[in-house]
Amino acid sequence: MRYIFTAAVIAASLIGCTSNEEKPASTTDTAHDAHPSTATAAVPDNTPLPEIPANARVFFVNLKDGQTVTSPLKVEMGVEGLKVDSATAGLKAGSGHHHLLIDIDSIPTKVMVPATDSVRHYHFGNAQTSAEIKLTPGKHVLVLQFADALHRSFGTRLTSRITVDVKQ
Ligand SMILES: [Cu+2]
Repeated sequence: MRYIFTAAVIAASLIGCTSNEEKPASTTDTAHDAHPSTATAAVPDNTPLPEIPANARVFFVNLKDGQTVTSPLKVEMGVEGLKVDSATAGLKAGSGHHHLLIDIDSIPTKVMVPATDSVRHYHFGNAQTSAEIKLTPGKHVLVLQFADALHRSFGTRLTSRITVDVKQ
């Protein structure tokens, strides 16, 4: 259980994007675009995902599929055609933040990346582009998942998936 506790502590320090208790959005606001409010919790669920350029992608900068690594592992997260913003920056076209999923599948489009399971879901809501994670020895699947300011996944379109082999 020590591993889980450690991972939870690390993840908690990385989250910084669960600030759903900020001031509510103005009720007189009728425009869904151009609304960089930090009050993301008040945006209706049917708000469309921000537009993403056709050539946009996310990728692991320093890791290749099948690579043998050691733990703790430094993970550098790259984007092309996207802007990495903090979650508090609000919904903007071509913008969002990274998530790292450990040994699970990518998150379906528009579904929120869970914030409760910090062992397998890392949020980088402060616009981080690198992280150090601890992994147990053996093979692990790492999924880079881009999501909007509301932590809603862009789906497999903005995903990169690799397997790493963590040696003892
Ligand atoms: Cu997030």
